[in-house]
Amino acid sequence: METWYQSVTATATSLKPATAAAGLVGCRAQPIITTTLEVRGVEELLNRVYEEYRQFCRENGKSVPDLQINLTENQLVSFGWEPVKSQDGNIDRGEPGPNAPPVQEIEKLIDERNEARRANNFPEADRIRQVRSGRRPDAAAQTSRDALWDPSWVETHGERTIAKRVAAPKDLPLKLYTSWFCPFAQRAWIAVEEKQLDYSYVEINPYEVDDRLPGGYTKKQLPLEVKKAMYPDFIASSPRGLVPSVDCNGDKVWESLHVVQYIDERFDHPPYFLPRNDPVKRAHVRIWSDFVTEKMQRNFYVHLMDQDPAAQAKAKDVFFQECRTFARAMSKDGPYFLGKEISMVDIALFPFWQRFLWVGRHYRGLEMPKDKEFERLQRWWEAT
Ligand SMILES: N[C@@H](CCC(=O)N[C@@H](CS)C(=O)NCC(=O)O)C(=O)O
Repeated sequence: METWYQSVTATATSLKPATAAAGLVGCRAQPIITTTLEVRGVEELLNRVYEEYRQFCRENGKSVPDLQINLTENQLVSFGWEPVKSQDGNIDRGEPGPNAPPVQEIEKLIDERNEARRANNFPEADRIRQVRSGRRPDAAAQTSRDALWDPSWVETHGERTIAKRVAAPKDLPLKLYTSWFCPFAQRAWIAVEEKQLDYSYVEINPYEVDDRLPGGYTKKQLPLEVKKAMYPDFIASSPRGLVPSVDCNGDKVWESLHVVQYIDERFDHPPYFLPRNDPVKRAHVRIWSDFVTEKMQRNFYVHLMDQDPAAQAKAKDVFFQECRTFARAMSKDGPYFLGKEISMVDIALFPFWQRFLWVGRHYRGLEMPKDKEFERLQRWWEAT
């Protein structure tokens, strides 16, 4: 059976289908977007690491440090929460998009939005923000209709998928709550697309919005109560307020890998993400999917974040070792983890491997080794 990735490869050979599937930018000739989008995902993960550490300090009576992400190479992404300034010192809001309202109208909408926020009317505030940015109120960020979309960017299969799903009726029995930039959410997204399901795509921004930043993205966590006011249906299906989650006819499931498994079982037709009639294989698929998150992904982010060069180098070695361990567990012939068919392990890794390659190269000059384990991984990447 032709997978989603294969169909993308057939229609757009210059694209990296898994990337497109992940909703990022599949064309390698577009490093700016790639970096911007991926960095947002990285930033998200780092914030979580920081929050875990703060929690650890609080629980162990240590003073809680003021941890800040400090990667500022790319001016499209402002990590210190500072607005991007133009050369004359004014806040640079960027070129308005093709559908954006005139400047006075924008100012008026900002006032209205602030008013709505003061009145705790978050859905209305969000709606005004999207009108202001020239985006259809129900559209996900980062499509070519987005006010912040740069004309040099190339819209890929991922964006087209968003557009198609957003245009679908809102009341389909299956709803996917997702954020286009989130690698965990991309796992769930790949799963529903791979199964070729009809679903409503519900874009959620689980973070505070700062109008001074491109797209308003901050990655500052919103209190659960605020999220509940803004997105009651989403919180009903994801009690911790994290994307992704799904609601299928009232069945609510959250946590990316659990969502993938639920989709696989609930829609019991090929492609199967967990092999049928083989409990050991199924167990192994779960083990190696967890390995991607717990070992490969974690060590990569330590490598990326640690500011001490020695610690950084050590984390890189550990990351490479974990990749090799993973590669040795892959089927010999492949190309996928289990062989000819994709499984949850592949879905777990796609969005993260892309970040390993591109974010790693951009910020750490990371080059993957050329030994036989990495050759196997490269073969897998090319097939996806
Ligand atoms: N373990 C979760 C992680 C999901 C996650 O961290 N999602 C992020 C976006 S990438 C989120 O919703 N963050 C909102 C918040 O932290 O408040 C999963 O696998 O689904």
